Amino acid sequence: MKITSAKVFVGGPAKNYVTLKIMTDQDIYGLGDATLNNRETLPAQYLTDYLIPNLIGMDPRNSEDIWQFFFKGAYFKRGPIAMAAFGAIDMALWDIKGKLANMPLYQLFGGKSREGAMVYAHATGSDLEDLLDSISYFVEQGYKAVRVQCGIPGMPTASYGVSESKADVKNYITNFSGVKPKIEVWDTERYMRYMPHTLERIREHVGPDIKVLHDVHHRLRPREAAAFAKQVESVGLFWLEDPTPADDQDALKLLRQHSTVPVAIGEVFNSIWDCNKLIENELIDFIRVAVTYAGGITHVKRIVDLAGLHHVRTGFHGAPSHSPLCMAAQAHLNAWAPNFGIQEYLILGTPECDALFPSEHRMAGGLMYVSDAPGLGVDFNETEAARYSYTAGSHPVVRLEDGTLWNY
Ligand code: CS2
Ligand code: MG
Repeated sequence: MKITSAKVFVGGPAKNYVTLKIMTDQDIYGLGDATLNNRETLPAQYLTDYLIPNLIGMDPRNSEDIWQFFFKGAYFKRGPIAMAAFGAIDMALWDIKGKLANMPLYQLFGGKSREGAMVYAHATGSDLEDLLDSISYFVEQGYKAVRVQCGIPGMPTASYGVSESKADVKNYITNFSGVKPKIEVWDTERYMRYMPHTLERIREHVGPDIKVLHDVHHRLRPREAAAFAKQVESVGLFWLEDPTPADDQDALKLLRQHSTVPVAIGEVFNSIWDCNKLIENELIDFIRVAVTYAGGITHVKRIVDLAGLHHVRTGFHGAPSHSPLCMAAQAHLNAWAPNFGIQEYLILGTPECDALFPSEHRMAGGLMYVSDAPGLGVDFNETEAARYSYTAGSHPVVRLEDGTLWNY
């Protein structure tokens, strides 16, 4: 069996999805997601200029060797652009494998460990009142877990994950259009004063059974993160996400000495080498990698297995920046993984998105049910794709009030 051609599409409804389609000599094709949020043209270019010309003529069934060929063969290993491009190839090759076997991917991993996989919604409000409305909305929809992000009184601008208008509280989708980023201003002291007792109020509002998560989005210094984690201990958070910038992995030691709050990290990691020490030293409780950013199913499965040895559960990134192909790859891993924890799920299911990526993966009662179709179980409608083109975007840049640059 041989790969005969491959093409890359960039565009989509509200997001620039980067979609790879690999064709073979056997009337079977595979699909993969290479969307690197706000830098989408870069993995697309890497695929087109270097990787696809090498793929032609390869046997798509040898997905392991093809992964190693690109990873080791590049010499300059890792990095988000390369790993997103490899991720798309790897997803597409697993899609082909599943179609050849006539099995959904989770069967090739070892079958199902659960029927529905728990997801969390993103509740948001510019103030606590709006946030409580947003939480109630998702709980009424049947979600068992919500991540809560609240505007901070006196904070000069809204910060990560906080809606700017009431209209966003039911469907928060960030729009970072333009090459020039918008500037956000951050104030750690205000956040540290307001957020802990706000989390207490949220726990009182939802009761003991709803799982509550919170994303600090890399904003705190190690000592501040330790103090914050200690203060919110009684809230019983399901997880505290990215309390510190993930580059300094030792930072979490201090937090661990002062708090037992579960820590989730990894949405910016792109390889096992970014998280093996965090996992082996048991400094985290949830690993947040995404199948797209971390080199595809082959590589992420290795991370999941390593995590399992150290009681670390999965909590794959699922921001709307990933296409339904990445979410499908994660749905198959979630169905299988013995150490599954939770899946982030920020509403993707617009009619336009469903028309571009038809599938039978479905959500009900706060759980995600994986499709039984062979392979990834997602198709790609090229006629729909022709409607969209690329629009440049950038993540916000964060400064402190005196102008010092901070972490988004
Ligand atoms: C976030 C992301 O979903 C999350 O947990 O931290 O929304 C993140 O800000 C974006 O995906 C950045 O591309
Ligand atoms: Mg996050």
